[in-house]
Amino acid sequence: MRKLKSAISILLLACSMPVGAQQSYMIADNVAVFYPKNFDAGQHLPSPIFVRELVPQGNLKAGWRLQPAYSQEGGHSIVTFNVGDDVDLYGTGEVLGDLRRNGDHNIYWNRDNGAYYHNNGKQLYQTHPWVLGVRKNGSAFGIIADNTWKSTLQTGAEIKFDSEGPAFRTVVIERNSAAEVLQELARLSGTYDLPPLWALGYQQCRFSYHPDSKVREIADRMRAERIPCDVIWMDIDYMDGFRIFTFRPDEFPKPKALNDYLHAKNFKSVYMIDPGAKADSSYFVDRQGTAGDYWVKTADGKTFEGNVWPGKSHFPDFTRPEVRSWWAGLYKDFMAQGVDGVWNDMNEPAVFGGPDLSMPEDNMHGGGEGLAPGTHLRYHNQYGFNMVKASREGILRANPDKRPFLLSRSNFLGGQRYAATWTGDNASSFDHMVHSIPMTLNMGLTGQVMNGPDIGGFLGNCTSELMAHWMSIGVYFPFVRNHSCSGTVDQEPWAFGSQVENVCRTAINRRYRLLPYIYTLFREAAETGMPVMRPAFMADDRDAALRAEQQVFMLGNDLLIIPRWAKTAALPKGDWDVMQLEKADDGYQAYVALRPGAVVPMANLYQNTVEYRTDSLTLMVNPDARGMAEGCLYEDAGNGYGYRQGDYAQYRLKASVADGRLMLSMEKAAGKRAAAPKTLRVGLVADGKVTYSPWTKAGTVTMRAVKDKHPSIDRRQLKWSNLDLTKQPTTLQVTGN
Ligand code: NBV
Repeated sequence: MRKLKSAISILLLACSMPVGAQQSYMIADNVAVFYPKNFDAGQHLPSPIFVRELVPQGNLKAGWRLQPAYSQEGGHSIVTFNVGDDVDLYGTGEVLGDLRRNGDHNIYWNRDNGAYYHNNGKQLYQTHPWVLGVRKNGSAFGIIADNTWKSTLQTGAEIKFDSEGPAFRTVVIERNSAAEVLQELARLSGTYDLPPLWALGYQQCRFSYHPDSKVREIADRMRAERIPCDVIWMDIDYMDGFRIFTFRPDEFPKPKALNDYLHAKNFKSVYMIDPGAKADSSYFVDRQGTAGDYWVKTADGKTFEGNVWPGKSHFPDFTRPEVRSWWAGLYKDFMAQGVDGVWNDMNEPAVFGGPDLSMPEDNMHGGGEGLAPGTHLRYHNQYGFNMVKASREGILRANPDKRPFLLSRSNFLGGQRYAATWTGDNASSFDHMVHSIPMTLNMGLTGQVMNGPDIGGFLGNCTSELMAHWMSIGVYFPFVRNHSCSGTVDQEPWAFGSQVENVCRTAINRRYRLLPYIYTLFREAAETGMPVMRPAFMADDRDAALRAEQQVFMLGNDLLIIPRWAKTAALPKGDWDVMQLEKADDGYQAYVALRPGAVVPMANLYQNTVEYRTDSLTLMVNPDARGMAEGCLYEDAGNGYGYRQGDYAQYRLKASVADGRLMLSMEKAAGKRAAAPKTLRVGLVADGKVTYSPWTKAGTVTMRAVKDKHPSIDRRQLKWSNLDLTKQPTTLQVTGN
C-alpha cells in the first residue's frame, strides 16, 4: 500500500511540473512581463492583444510583488498568481455573474450561448484573459494572460489561468488605482476609437424587420410618436437566402432607395454580415473564396463545411492577411448601397450542430504576417477578432472619410480597437436586466467601453413592466439598442401601450439631452481607455462598502444612476444630489445624481443627432462644500477625422459660489475649432430640485445661489418601485443547447 502511495505521488509530481519564469522584464513604469522557461514564441506571437510587440525596458524591479508560478499538468499550461484574500477582483471579460469576480470562473472558448443557458453563462461569446484587482487601500493591479488557446480562468486568493495550449507569457500592471490600471491597459492594447455621434443615439432593432416597407413603418412611427431615434437595424432577413453581401430581391429590391428614405428622415442603417458564406458555386462570395482558396480547412486539408443560416457554408480563414484583404474588399459595393454601419454576428464562429456549437478543434488555419499556421484550438478565440479587423478595414476603405461603426458578437482582448460589442442573446427576464449592469461594467473594466445588452431582452417575451424598467436604466449604458428575437412579442417602445411608451420616451429624451456629456466621455475613453459606464466604487476607491455595488452605477465620473428597484444599494458618500430631470415621476425613471463639484452639460431635446445642436446648453451644477464645481465639454463635427487635425473644441466649465451668487464660466481649453457662440443657462441642483437661471448669451452666467443645500442623497426621499425581482414570472422557455 505504501509503495502504491509513493508511486502515485511520484506520478503526480511527474504530471505537475513547476516550470518557473525564465525571463522577466519591465516593459513600462511598473509594468512587468514574465516568460515561462518553455516559451515558444511561434505558438503565441504576434499577439492580438498589444498595439505593438512588448519591448523590454530593464530587469524586473527588486521586490516586485505579483509573480507568476508556471507549471505543466496533464498537457495543460498553468499559471497561478497568489493575490491574497483581501483583494476585490473585476474584469475577466464577458461572463454572467456578479460585479465582484472573486471565487468565480470563466471558460475561454467563445460560444453561441442563447439565454446564457450553457455552463451558467460562464462561457459566452468573447474571450478577455484579464483580471483587475483592487486592494483595500485602493491601489490596484492588472494581469493579462497573453494566450488565445482554449483555456479557463479561476479567480480567488489564487488566480489561475489553465490553457490547453503551450506555456504563455503574462503581463502584470501595478498602479495606485483601478483607473490608472485601466489607462495602462489602454496604452498597451489600444482604445475604442471615437465613434460617429449617431452611434450614441437610441437604436431600434429586431430579428428581423422585413420587408423594406416594415423598416419604413418603424422609422415613420418613431418620428410620429416623437421618440428620438438614430438607427434602424437590419438583421439576417434582408439577405437573399441568407447569402452575405446580398439583398433579397422580393423584400429588399432597392436597398439604396430604402437607405435614402431612412437618411431623409435622419436615420442611419446598420446591416448584419455573418462569417459563413453559403456553399453555392453560383454565388459570387463563394466563388471568389473558393477560387482564392480562402476557407478554413479540416485536419486533412479539405475545405471545412458547416451549417449555419444559409445551409452548408464555408468560413473565411481570417488569420490570413490575403483573406482579410479580400473580405475587406467585399464591403465596397455593399456600403455603396447607403449602408451606414455593420453588425458582425455568429463569429465565434457559431456552427449549428458543431462541437460546442462551433467547428472542430483540429480544423486548420493558415496564418501569415508572422502568425504560424495552426489549429482551431489556437485560433478559435481569435476568429471574431480577426473578422472584425478585416471588416473594419473594409468599411474604412469603402468610406475613408467616415468613422466606421461595427458591432461584433465575438471578440478578444484588444478587439476594442476594431469593434463595439453587445452581450449577445440575453433573455427577457428581470434577472438578465439586473445582471446586464455588472456584465456591462465588467466589460468596461476589461477595455470594452462601447458595450450594452439587448434592451428588453432578446429571447422570450418581454412584458410591459420589464420594458419600462429596462429602458429606464438602459439609456445610461454606452450602447443603447432595443432588440428581440423572431417569434417573440413586439418590443418597440409603443408595443406595450401608452403608459410604457411614455416611460420609454422620457428615458430616451434624457439620453438625448445628456449627449454633450456622453460624447465628451467617449472622447475621454478614446484618449485614455477610461470606461464610459463605471462601477460605483470608482467614485471612491477607498470606500469598502462600494466594492460590490452592482445596481447603482456611474455614467462617467459625474453622474450616478440609481435604478428604481435598487433597494439595498450602497451610495457613495458626499453631497451627490438627484437631478429632477423631468417633472412627472412615472415610478420607473432611474434617479440621476450629480457628483458634488461637478458641472454636466446638457442639450435641448432633439429627435436625432442630425438635428442635434449644442448652441444652447444647460449646465447642471452641484457646487461642492467650497462652493466650487468643474466640468468639461468636447465637440467636433460628429463624424469624420477632422478632429485628428485639431478640428474640435474642448471647453472647461467652472462654477463658483460667493456672496450668495453662483458664477459659471465656459472657456475654450483645447482644439482649433472656433468657439461657437452659445446660449447658456445654469441648472443649480440642490435638495433634489433644479433651479434654472435665465438663458444668457454670455460665456459667463451668474445667478442667485440656493443657500441651504441638502447634505447628501437622502435615501428616505428616494421612492423605490415595489418591484419584487425574486417573484417576477418569466415567460421565457429555453431548451438546453
Ligand atoms: O441574426 C439573428 C440573431 C440576432 O438577432 C442575434 O442578435 C444574434 O445574437 N443571431 C444571433 C442568430 C441566432 C439567433 C437565435
